[in-house]
Amino acid sequence: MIQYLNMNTTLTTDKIIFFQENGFIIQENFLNDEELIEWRTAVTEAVSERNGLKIPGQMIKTDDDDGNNEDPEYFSNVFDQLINLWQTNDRIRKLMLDERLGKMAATLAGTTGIRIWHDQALIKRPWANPTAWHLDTPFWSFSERNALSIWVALDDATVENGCLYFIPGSHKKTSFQNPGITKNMNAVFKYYPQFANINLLEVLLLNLIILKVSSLLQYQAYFLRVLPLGWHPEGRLRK
Ligand SMILES: O=C(O)CCC(=O)C(=O)O
Repeated sequence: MIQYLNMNTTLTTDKIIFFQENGFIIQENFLNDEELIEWRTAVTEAVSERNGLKIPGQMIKTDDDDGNNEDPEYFSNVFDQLINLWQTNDRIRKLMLDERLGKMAATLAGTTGIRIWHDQALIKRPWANPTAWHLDTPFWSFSERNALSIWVALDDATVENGCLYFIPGSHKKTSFQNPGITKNMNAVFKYYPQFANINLLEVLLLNLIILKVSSLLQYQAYFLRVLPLGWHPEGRLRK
């Protein structure tokens, strides 16, 4: 059985301060080569066992309308989302319940403990639609300013295949309102007009996060972000 010796979960004070100020941090080389193979194999196995079923116990398939988004046809080609793989696959369960991940997330959230709302595999298919501006927490059934998301890159996330662009400091100014992820790229600014006049060129040039495979990105659930492109013949995989 693989020993998870590397999993780089150490946080320096500088990183914690950076997270509080900017709403995200990146841990490069979070996984070593052996761990990356284990994560990829486990996710691929867990996804294939699901046979397209998005959530355990529900009959919704990844291409179906999940009731969260106004335009299911468009949304079904943004990404494939398979939720709570820990409930259907023991290898994923072991990865998700690793206490070092929990400790790292709790340290960033400034709490003594943390609960997982859900785990998910997100697959950007070849030539997928862009992901419009959004924030995460309104998709969940609780509202908590310290909530955060973790992205483990199982492929590189590049400009072409859909890396993430963000509005710095937005996690301090947003609320629970969200229009969903629609074809209308700027729908979120109806709720957050203070950001509607952002200099998009500046965002695109300066505030992008290109992730190398096996790195980890943690970001605030109230952080406004967009993944404008998915235009790549191979797509990408993340956990
Ligand atoms: O992986 C994706 O493209 C979806 C990403 C997303 O919605 C997010 O991380 O905010």
